[in-house]
Amino acid sequence: MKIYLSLLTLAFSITSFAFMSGIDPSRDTQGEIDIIGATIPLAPPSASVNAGYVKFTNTSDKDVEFHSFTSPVYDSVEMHVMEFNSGTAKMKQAKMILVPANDSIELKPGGTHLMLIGPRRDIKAGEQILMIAQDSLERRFMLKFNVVDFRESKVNDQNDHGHHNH
Ligand SMILES: [Cu+2]
Repeated sequence: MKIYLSLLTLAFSITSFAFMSGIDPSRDTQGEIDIIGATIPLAPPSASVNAGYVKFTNTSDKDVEFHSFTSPVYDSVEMHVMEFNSGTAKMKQAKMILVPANDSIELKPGGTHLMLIGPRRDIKAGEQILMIAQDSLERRFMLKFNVVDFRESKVNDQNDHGHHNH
Protein backbone atom coordinates (compact mmCIF):
# COMPACT_ATOMS: atom_id res chain seq x y z
CA MET A 1 0.00 0.00 0.00
CA LYS A 2 2.82 2.35 0.82
CA ILE A 3 4.37 1.68 -2.56
CA TYR A 4 1.09 2.38 -4.31
CA LEU A 5 0.72 5.67 -2.52
CA SER A 6 4.18 6.87 -3.40
CA LEU A 7 3.68 5.85 -7.03
CA LEU A 8 0.49 7.84 -7.13
CA THR A 9 2.13 10.87 -5.60
CA LEU A 10 4.85 10.68 -8.20
CA ALA A 11 2.32 10.23 -10.98
CA PHE A 12 0.44 13.31 -9.94
CA SER A 13 3.49 15.46 -9.60
CA ILE A 14 4.64 14.50 -13.08
CA THR A 15 1.36 14.68 -14.93
CA SER A 16 -0.78 17.26 -13.20
CA PHE A 17 0.48 20.03 -15.47
CA ALA A 18 -0.49 18.19 -18.62
CA PHE A 19 -4.14 17.75 -17.93
CA MET A 20 -5.98 20.96 -18.32
CA SER A 21 -7.69 19.70 -21.47
CA GLY A 22 -8.70 16.28 -22.64
CA ILE A 23 -12.15 16.89 -24.01
CA ASP A 24 -12.98 16.41 -27.68
CA PRO A 25 -14.02 19.88 -28.86
CA SER A 26 -16.38 18.42 -31.48
CA ARG A 27 -18.69 17.25 -28.71
CA ASP A 28 -20.38 19.45 -26.17
CA THR A 29 -18.69 18.04 -23.12
CA GLN A 30 -16.38 20.90 -22.25
CA GLY A 31 -15.82 21.18 -18.55
CA GLU A 32 -18.00 18.26 -17.58
CA ILE A 33 -15.29 15.74 -16.75
CA ASP A 34 -11.89 16.73 -15.41
CA ILE A 35 -9.17 14.26 -16.29
CA ILE A 36 -6.38 14.26 -13.74
CA GLY A 37 -3.06 12.47 -13.70
CA ALA A 38 -3.67 10.02 -16.54
CA THR A 39 -0.68 7.71 -16.31
CA ILE A 40 0.60 4.50 -17.85
CA PRO A 41 3.54 3.03 -15.96
CA LEU A 42 6.22 1.94 -18.40
CA ALA A 43 6.11 -1.84 -18.88
CA PRO A 44 8.95 -4.15 -19.91
CA PRO A 45 9.22 -4.31 -23.74
CA SER A 46 7.99 -7.91 -23.78
CA ALA A 47 4.82 -7.23 -21.77
CA SER A 48 1.58 -7.97 -23.60
CA VAL A 49 -0.61 -6.12 -21.09
CA ASN A 50 -0.31 -2.94 -19.09
CA ALA A 51 -2.56 -0.76 -16.97
CA GLY A 52 -3.78 2.81 -17.16
CA TYR A 53 -4.61 5.01 -14.18
CA VAL A 54 -6.50 8.29 -14.04
CA LYS A 55 -8.81 10.30 -11.85
CA PHE A 56 -12.13 11.47 -13.28
CA THR A 57 -13.97 14.32 -11.63
CA ASN A 58 -17.53 14.95 -12.71
CA THR A 59 -18.29 18.65 -12.34
CA SER A 60 -21.83 18.31 -13.66
CA ASP A 61 -25.00 17.34 -11.81
CA LYS A 62 -25.54 14.27 -14.00
CA ASP A 63 -23.86 10.88 -13.65
CA VAL A 64 -21.46 9.97 -16.44
CA GLU A 65 -21.10 6.32 -17.42
CA PHE A 66 -18.09 5.41 -19.50
CA HIS A 67 -18.99 2.41 -21.61
CA SER A 68 -15.85 1.92 -23.65
CA PHE A 69 -12.25 2.95 -24.00
CA THR A 70 -10.17 2.55 -27.13
CA SER A 71 -6.65 3.50 -28.11
CA PRO A 72 -4.90 3.40 -31.48
CA VAL A 73 -1.87 2.00 -29.67
CA TYR A 74 -3.55 -1.08 -28.13
CA ASP A 75 -5.57 -3.92 -29.62
CA SER A 76 -8.12 -3.49 -26.87
CA VAL A 77 -8.74 -1.59 -23.64
CA GLU A 78 -10.85 -3.20 -20.92
CA MET A 79 -12.31 -1.74 -17.75
CA HIS A 80 -11.28 -3.85 -14.77
CA VAL A 81 -12.40 -3.84 -11.17
CA MET A 82 -10.88 -5.74 -8.29
CA GLU A 83 -12.84 -8.41 -6.49
CA PHE A 84 -11.77 -9.37 -3.00
CA ASN A 85 -12.68 -12.85 -1.81
CA SER A 86 -11.43 -14.35 1.44
CA GLY A 87 -8.11 -12.59 1.26
CA THR A 88 -7.43 -12.87 -2.46
CA ALA A 89 -7.79 -10.13 -5.03
CA LYS A 90 -8.86 -10.87 -8.57
CA MET A 91 -9.36 -8.66 -11.62
CA LYS A 92 -12.75 -8.75 -13.25
CA GLN A 93 -13.92 -7.05 -16.42
CA ALA A 94 -16.56 -4.36 -15.90
CA LYS A 95 -19.19 -3.16 -18.36
CA MET A 96 -18.89 0.46 -17.36
CA ILE A 97 -17.19 2.96 -15.10
CA LEU A 98 -19.53 5.32 -13.30
CA VAL A 99 -18.44 8.84 -12.45
CA PRO A 100 -21.19 10.07 -10.12
CA ALA A 101 -22.54 13.60 -10.43
CA ASN A 102 -20.38 16.13 -8.58
CA ASP A 103 -18.03 13.39 -7.50
CA SER A 104 -14.78 11.70 -8.48
CA ILE A 105 -13.53 8.23 -9.18
CA GLU A 106 -9.90 7.30 -9.11
CA LEU A 107 -8.47 4.47 -11.19
CA LYS A 108 -5.36 3.37 -9.34
CA PRO A 109 -3.09 0.42 -8.64
CA GLY A 110 -4.92 -2.19 -6.59
CA GLY A 111 -8.32 -0.83 -7.63
CA THR A 112 -10.36 -0.10 -10.72
CA HIS A 113 -8.08 0.33 -13.72
CA LEU A 114 -7.91 0.27 -17.48
CA MET A 115 -6.33 -2.92 -18.82
CA LEU A 116 -4.33 -2.17 -21.93
CA ILE A 117 -4.04 -5.27 -24.05
CA GLY A 118 -1.81 -5.95 -27.02
CA PRO A 119 0.49 -2.95 -27.58
CA ARG A 120 0.88 -2.40 -31.32
CA ARG A 121 4.32 -0.85 -31.08
CA ASP A 122 7.10 -0.09 -28.62
CA ILE A 123 6.01 2.40 -26.00
CA LYS A 124 8.57 4.74 -24.50
CA ALA A 125 8.74 6.70 -21.28
CA GLY A 126 7.80 10.33 -21.75
CA GLU A 127 5.38 9.86 -24.61
CA GLN A 128 1.65 10.46 -24.55
CA ILE A 129 -0.82 7.72 -25.43
CA LEU A 130 -4.15 8.80 -26.84
CA MET A 131 -7.29 7.15 -25.55
CA ILE A 132 -10.91 7.76 -26.40
CA ALA A 133 -13.63 7.16 -23.84
CA GLN A 134 -17.24 6.88 -24.89
CA ASP A 135 -20.10 7.36 -22.48
CA SER A 136 -23.66 6.07 -22.38
CA LEU A 137 -24.82 9.06 -24.44
CA GLU A 138 -22.19 8.19 -27.08
CA ARG A 139 -20.22 11.29 -26.32
CA ARG A 140 -16.50 10.97 -26.86
CA PHE A 141 -13.80 12.15 -24.48
CA MET A 142 -10.18 12.40 -25.54
CA LEU A 143 -7.67 11.35 -22.92
CA LYS A 144 -3.92 11.63 -23.05
CA PHE A 145 -1.97 9.24 -20.86
CA ASN A 146 1.62 10.02 -19.93
CA VAL A 147 3.95 7.04 -20.00
CA VAL A 148 6.10 7.21 -16.87
CA ASP A 149 9.09 5.08 -15.97
CA PHE A 150 8.74 4.53 -12.23
CA ARG A 151 11.90 2.45 -12.02
CA GLU A 152 14.14 5.51 -12.49
CA SER A 153 17.08 3.20 -13.02
CA LYS A 154 20.55 4.62 -13.52
CA VAL A 155 21.51 1.49 -15.43
CA ASN A 156 18.71 2.25 -17.82
CA ASP A 157 20.03 5.74 -18.45
CA GLN A 158 23.35 4.30 -19.48
CA ASN A 159 21.72 1.80 -21.78
CA ASP A 160 19.82 4.57 -23.48
CA HIS A 161 22.97 6.56 -24.10
CA GLY A 162 23.56 7.20 -27.79
CA HIS A 163 19.99 6.52 -28.80
CA HIS A 164 18.81 10.10 -28.87
CA ASN A 165 18.78 10.35 -32.63
CA HIS A 166 15.09 10.72 -33.42
CU1 LIG B 1 -6.73 -5.71 -15.17
